[in-house]
Amino acid sequence: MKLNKKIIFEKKALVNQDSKIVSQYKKYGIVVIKNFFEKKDKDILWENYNRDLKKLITIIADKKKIKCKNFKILRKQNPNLIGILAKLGSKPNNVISGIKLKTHHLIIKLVKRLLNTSILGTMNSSDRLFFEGNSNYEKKFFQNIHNDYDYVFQSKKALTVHICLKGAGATGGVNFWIKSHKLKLKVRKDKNGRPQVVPRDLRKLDNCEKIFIGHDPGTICFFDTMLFHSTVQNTKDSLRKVQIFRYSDLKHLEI
Ligand SMILES: O=C(O)CCC(=O)C(=O)O
Ligand SMILES: [Fe+2]
Repeated sequence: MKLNKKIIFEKKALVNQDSKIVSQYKKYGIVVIKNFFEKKDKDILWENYNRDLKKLITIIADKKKIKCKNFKILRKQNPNLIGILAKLGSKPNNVISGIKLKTHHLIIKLVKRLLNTSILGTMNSSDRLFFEGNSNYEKKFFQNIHNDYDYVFQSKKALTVHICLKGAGATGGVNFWIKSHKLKLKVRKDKNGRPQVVPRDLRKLDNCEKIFIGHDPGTICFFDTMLFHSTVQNTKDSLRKVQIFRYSDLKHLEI
């Protein structure tokens, strides 16, 4: 069976294939649920957060006396305005509707099962909101091959929830090295202070199948905090909007 058939599920699988989702996650280190948020569901937490992000860009543009309120033009002409917005949704999320989305009952229910924990936690500096365009300027915000544990710490029994937010037309996404959460690779900080696998250890990933998960609004990836992955940059003018939340099993705190 092809790899994407094994790790990519439709939303209905949450009901009728939940044990399969858990076993595939344990084996491969990642599961992807397509259309986790669908238009027809009109999910209130999903709608509210996407709406607030739109509102916020208007507020920020007004405060800075900039007429344009379009995400992609703002990114080109005034990248730090998008940065202000991204900061609001990161480390930790400061928007109430974002915090609510983080505790969405379907996300929490699945995360608890994937981590097999009775006491679920999160990391203080773990949320990340970004709006990725196609400029060179943005490369510094994204890492090459890394796992998230090496910069969010707290517990190796943890996972990342990667949510593609609303907005059409963006490309890019993430390459994942399947089963690489079981490898031990040496990591060093790059010139932007981000942990990256050292070149000599990269070949150890050759034994892992690589899968590209492209940007697709409403889709969520759940992946092991030890799983190696890297950003594939968006090539289009429309911004790739992503919210990342991380969760941990507090039974395994590193203290
Ligand atoms: O580019 C992405 O979607 C993933 C970013 C990422 O890996 C991270 O923030 O740790
Ligand atoms: Fe990451």
